[in-house]
Amino acid sequence: MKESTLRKDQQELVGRLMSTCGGSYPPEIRRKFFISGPQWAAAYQGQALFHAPTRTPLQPAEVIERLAEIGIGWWTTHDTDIIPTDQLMTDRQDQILEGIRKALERNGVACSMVTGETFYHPVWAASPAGEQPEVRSYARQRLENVVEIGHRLGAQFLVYWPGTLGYQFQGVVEETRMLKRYAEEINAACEKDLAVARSMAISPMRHCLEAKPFEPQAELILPTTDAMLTFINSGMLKHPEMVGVNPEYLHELMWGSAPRAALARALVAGKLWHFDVNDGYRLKHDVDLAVGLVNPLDWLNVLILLRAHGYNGPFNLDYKPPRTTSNYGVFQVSFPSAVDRFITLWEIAGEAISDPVINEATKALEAGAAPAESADANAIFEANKELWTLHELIGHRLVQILLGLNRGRAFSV
Ligand code: GLT
Ligand code: MN
Ligand code: MN
Repeated sequence: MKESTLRKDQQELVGRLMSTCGGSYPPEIRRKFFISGPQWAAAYQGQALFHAPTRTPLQPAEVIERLAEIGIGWWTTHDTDIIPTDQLMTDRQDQILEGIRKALERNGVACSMVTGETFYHPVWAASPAGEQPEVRSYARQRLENVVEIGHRLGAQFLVYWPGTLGYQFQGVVEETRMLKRYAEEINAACEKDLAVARSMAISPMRHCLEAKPFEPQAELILPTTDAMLTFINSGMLKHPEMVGVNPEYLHELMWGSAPRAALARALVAGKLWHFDVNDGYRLKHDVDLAVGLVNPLDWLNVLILLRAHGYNGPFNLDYKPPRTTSNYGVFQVSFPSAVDRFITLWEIAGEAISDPVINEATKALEAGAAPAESADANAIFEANKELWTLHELIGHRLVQILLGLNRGRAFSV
């Protein structure tokens, strides 16, 4: 069989099995959610340290068109995903941005977030907040330029992932100085944003810090969302009110934490502005699998928390379609299945929030059984002993709701 016929047959097989899976939502429903598709996720070719690429490159206009067809209404990008490094801050940048603006408009897609690449190019080998003033002044120009790109494309959010803010060798970097230098760069971006916003008579953007516990450096200076929150309140930022966080689900899981608890800490600080959604494993690498493929129960609980608190920021599909998925598969299987799993989990979260069993159990737990002012530990314990069984019952109920078992099940025996 000719290679092209074989490929066509295989694509038909994938397409047929995908529609047999069912459970997909029409593009109009998908568009109701603030779900964004990153340029870098769609265009990721499957390369890594030990891995050659398995997919061919994709241009931004094509990604935007495919996302629009699926019903993903927002698009996010790094500066260098769309503009080669040596064309940044030149006239060519303006032409490229104009082309992208038109592609977005043509497809009814909006750019929600722009982020700066301050980790890939060799100039960042010793970090964008390293010792050399010329590296830092270049980093500042790059961040200021990201602000310009963001306004130009109508984005409301900027993200900074300082992945090279750390070290391989302890003692080489003086951490407090590096933190100050990093703060100066964020300050420059905020000031630039204020100036541009003033001149255009529009609102400034939301600047969101994203943490990752390791990779590519052995040790990171700001490894967690908690560290970012501390940094925001360190007194080194001139405009802390403009700066929030962009937690990534897997990055919190990677260091062994409970992502939902990390999100709760950002929520109570009023700083949960943007959220990278994906999945993976504890204490391993940043595998960036698609949302809900590994930890659906944990994801259900994350979405219960966010729904209950009225989180209305973006859900950014920051994942990497696996190397085994083809260019065809990226838009036939990878993106639509990620979006649909997310929406289903969101719906199930709504079901859990209004579940009568969970609500009655929670109410009973919160009411307690002992007199409120009692100072008798034994009496309090005895009065609540039977009530606490509800913890396990609620856990059981959540799994039932996740698996649809609350609606009954046919038995095979
Ligand atoms: C990099 C990182 C992601 C960040 C991107 C934003 S870059 O891929 O691992 O989690 O969100 O810069
Ligand atoms: Mn991310
Ligand atoms: Mn990641």
